[in-house]
Amino acid sequence: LKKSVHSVAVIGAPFSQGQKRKGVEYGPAAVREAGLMKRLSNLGKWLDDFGLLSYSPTFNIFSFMMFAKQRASITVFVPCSLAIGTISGHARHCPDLCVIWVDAHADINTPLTTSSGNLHGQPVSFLLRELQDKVPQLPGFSWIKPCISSPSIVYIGLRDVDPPEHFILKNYDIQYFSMRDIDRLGIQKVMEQTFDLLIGKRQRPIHLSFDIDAFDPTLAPATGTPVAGGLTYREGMYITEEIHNTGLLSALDLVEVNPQLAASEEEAKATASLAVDVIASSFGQTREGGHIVYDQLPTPS
Ligand code: B3U
Ligand code: MN
Repeated sequence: LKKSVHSVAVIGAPFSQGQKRKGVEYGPAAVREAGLMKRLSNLGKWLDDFGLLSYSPTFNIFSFMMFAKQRASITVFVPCSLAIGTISGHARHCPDLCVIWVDAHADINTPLTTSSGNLHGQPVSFLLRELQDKVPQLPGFSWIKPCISSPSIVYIGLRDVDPPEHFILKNYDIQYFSMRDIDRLGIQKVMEQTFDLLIGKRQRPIHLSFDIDAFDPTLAPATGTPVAGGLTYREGMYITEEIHNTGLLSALDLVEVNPQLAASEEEAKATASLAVDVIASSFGQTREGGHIVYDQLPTPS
């Protein structure tokens, strides 16, 4: 039995600010309870478990990422506003990174365009270099340095985009594959074109931000802002398998699992277990079973 030696640092970030609904802070524990660590170690991963972060200054996940990055690829599960921290930290170590953002939402409102006032609808606006003259300086946010340019991000799964967000996507030439595009092209073409856009010319580390609400709410009901008409299980698995196959996945944020919003314990469990499948598939689990390599079959004596 051969196992590939590759380490994964796992960081749980129980944090619920940035949006009004409480309960996402229980997401990391729920995903762990659904068997995350066992699944990753079954894949032969060397695990670096950082447990659950406790924090007072809200965004210190940033420095934590920088520390953890020296060792391994990373799985973080947080509400998506924390992508500001994780992508900033990741970019410090890998300035050349690109971002695949799988989400029902574009999360690209600026503090001046948001109608909800929720930070979880805004993280990408803080990160994009081209948008900085539209983003006001906010107290406590001065550490954020825009670190990605618009050709370095591709969205997959969009289906709830506010009018100002649509304006930004179009006017800053940001590439996306909405659910309509997935209907039109099929998920295989979508992934092919995503990689052409991001890594077609040169290899670069991938930061995958995967919001569980990208899936259809029938599959992932326990989340803050479910939107009908999302990814199927198979489309989700195909996305993550293909990302794994590039060999370039460098960090993964799995966000917005909120067990408290489930109507039943089954719903909470189904959502957490879907999150585990996404993470395991991103780190090499295959549907063909080839992730564990046998040298030979036992021979009868
Ligand atoms: N675009 C809306 C809704 C939203 C964005 N992200 C989530 N919901 N999770 C907003 O609040 O900006
Ligand atoms: Mn979302």
